[in-house]
Amino acid sequence: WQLPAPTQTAIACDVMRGGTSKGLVFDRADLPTGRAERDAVLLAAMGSPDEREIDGMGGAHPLTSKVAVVSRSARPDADVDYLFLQVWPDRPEVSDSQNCGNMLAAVGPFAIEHGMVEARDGLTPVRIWMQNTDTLATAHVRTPGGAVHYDGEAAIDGVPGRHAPIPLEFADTAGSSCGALLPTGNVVDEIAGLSVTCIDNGMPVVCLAAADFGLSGTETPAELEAMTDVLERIEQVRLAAGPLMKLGDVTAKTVPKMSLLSAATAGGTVSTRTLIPHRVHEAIGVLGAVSVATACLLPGSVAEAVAQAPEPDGTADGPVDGVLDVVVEHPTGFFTVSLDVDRSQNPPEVRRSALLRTARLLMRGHVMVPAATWSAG
Ligand code: NQM
Repeated sequence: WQLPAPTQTAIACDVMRGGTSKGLVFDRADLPTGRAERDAVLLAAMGSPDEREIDGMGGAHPLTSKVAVVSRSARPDADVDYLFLQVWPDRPEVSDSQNCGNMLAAVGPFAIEHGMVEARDGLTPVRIWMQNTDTLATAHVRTPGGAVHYDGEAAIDGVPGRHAPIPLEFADTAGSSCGALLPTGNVVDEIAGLSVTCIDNGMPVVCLAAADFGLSGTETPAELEAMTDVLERIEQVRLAAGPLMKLGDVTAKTVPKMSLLSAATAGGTVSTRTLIPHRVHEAIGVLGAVSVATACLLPGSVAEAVAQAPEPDGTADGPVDGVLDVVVEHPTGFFTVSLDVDRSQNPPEVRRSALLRTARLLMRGHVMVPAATWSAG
């Protein structure tokens, strides 16, 4: 096979599903170093701006218009660096203003398959420095015989079938983007006439009571997306919350996420419908779920008011410490977040969180961009 056409530039990349998201994964060395050039390449690769992203690889939805850039890390505590980039489908913008715990699930397998991390025989831990938030994650990738295995028995809601489990662990995620777990300094704020809880335990999220919008909280994403009045009101709260959460003007940012909370209906801790921020998530983001789960444990929060909070299961090391499984319900099932919490602190301190994702390499090759975008050389 011969690379065609001097009119196009071929850039090596993998197409991967990470958790409930999908996107292109690049070795940083294969992309332009300048930001403007890099963003132009990614827009062209995805086919943005265009609602259908018809002239590129993007999937016409924020959850399938994602990019992960991976490289060896110079940090002693990390194996690889991971930069997440959200490509807006319908406007010419590439944003690094948020992290993505779903695409993170693809990073460990990619790093091993691209020789950035040496595989062990069995399970390979990959320490990942998440550059968007300057925080560390560890992914455990199944590697029997030193090769990445994608097949397995783990099911995650929002993805058909079963795959190899990729446990992800996070530490020190409080204030990842906003500087503090409670960026406004309050457990509850009044914004645009509503009581909300603004929280950042890995992802900035505004927790809202679905009932305050006259919603049951069991609406489907499509039903919610048709409620333009509700969406406008939520956006009004988001724009006001941004500066209060130390995120500045969030008009063109994908944070904070807006999570409508209600009582669990299927035996979980809390039920969610999450705007990311203008489409309704089919499930919930990984770090978004960690933030919502944490909010459920904060006395007096909007989340705690509707949550059926779990009790410590006794697997940790003291009467006030416990590993808690918080089960976050979402439109396509459940997302279980395990939190190692020190409840003697005020607010309670989440020392570590852990959860399960799966990922799969879907295609390996070269994405073609018009040579006028970048000539690679
Ligand atoms: O919160 C969607 C996703 C995400 C982000 C979003 C995510 C996270 O589901 O860590 O994973 O909230 O924009 O991929």
